[in-house]
Amino acid sequence: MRIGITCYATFGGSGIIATEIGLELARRGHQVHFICAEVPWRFDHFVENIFFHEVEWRDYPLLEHSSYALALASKMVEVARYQQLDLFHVHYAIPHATSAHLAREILIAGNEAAPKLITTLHGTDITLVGSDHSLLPITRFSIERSQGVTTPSEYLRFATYEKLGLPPAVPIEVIPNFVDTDSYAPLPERDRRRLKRILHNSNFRPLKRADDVLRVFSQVNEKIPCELVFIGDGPERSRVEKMVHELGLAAEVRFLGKQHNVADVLKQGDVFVLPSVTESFGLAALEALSCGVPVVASDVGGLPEVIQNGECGFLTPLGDLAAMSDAIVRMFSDEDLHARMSIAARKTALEHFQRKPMIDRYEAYYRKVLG
Ligand code: GMT
Repeated sequence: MRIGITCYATFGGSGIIATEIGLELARRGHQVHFICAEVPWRFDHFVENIFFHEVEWRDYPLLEHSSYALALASKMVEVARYQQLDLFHVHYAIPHATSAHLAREILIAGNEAAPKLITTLHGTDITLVGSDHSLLPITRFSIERSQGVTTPSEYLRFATYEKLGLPPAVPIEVIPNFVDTDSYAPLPERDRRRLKRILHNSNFRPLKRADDVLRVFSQVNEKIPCELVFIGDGPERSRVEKMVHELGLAAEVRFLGKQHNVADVLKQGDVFVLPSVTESFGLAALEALSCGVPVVASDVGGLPEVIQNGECGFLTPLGDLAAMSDAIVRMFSDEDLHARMSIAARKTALEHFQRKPMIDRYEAYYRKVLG
């Protein structure tokens, strides 16, 4: 197959999943054309069958607000035409599904072959931005006009019908996110000399509640001295950094910023904390589980589909910081419980979220959509 993949080529989960799908499909002999604003960050080496087409848009004052979606549609037309694509697989509905639909219409109007369109929804493209009245009609329309639609969780599938008022006649396939369990693997042995370490990895947007991570850490640290490591960067980081200094915790809290090798950091942790307001899936949590690190997270969105409460971590009511810190203190003060949960965490990743079976499912779904 000749596949065009579009994603936000950032450190976010949707970019990671799109890139991993493309890399694996290329290894399987498909021709994969990434059509993105920038090269996805995992392309640090040469791979057969992978092509990259940069979306170029004009920096012109009158076009300030609209040009990416339109330039993307134009680039999609060009790539589909010259590379004879069978399929556009776009990640994140806005504006990627809209641009791809427009590209198809342009090709059809010119009596040219138009690639089929598969849209993978990831989260806030439905739960926050896409369901806002300013974008709802175009989001719903673009999803309805896709020949295939997938979500990484049952939760997001349900939310899409509910929040967008999508008719049940539009089928949505759930294909869970996955992790490379070879790279994201536990260390053979933990260094028992160091302090216990709490981890968090996010883009520091308000919905991640990074400040709550700090508050939870502070409560745990009062009972059991430990460390906190933040991975990632984003709008809330400087506020959280200020709080660290106000709480006098600068010696115990480290900010690593955006990391290319997240797995190496995760392996050195003992608990991963995710107090988000919502998560369609929580890829960051799955990456921690795969490294044998139990997760304490809010009981929201698709997180219960990834974390079995009481087995590979704990799910606590949204905003209940005392419940989160109690869960961590419980694990930190009971070595056997922590060891059991760590084994269960790794098992969850191996049994339910391996990369190969999920990409088999995407490949089969592509073939079904292509008929
Ligand atoms: O939806 C977003 O705001 C960003 C997006 C991303 O690119 O990381 O996150 C969503 O997609 C991830 C990959 O499928 C999921 O693991 C995240 O849970 C999801 N975020 C939210 O639903 C808030």
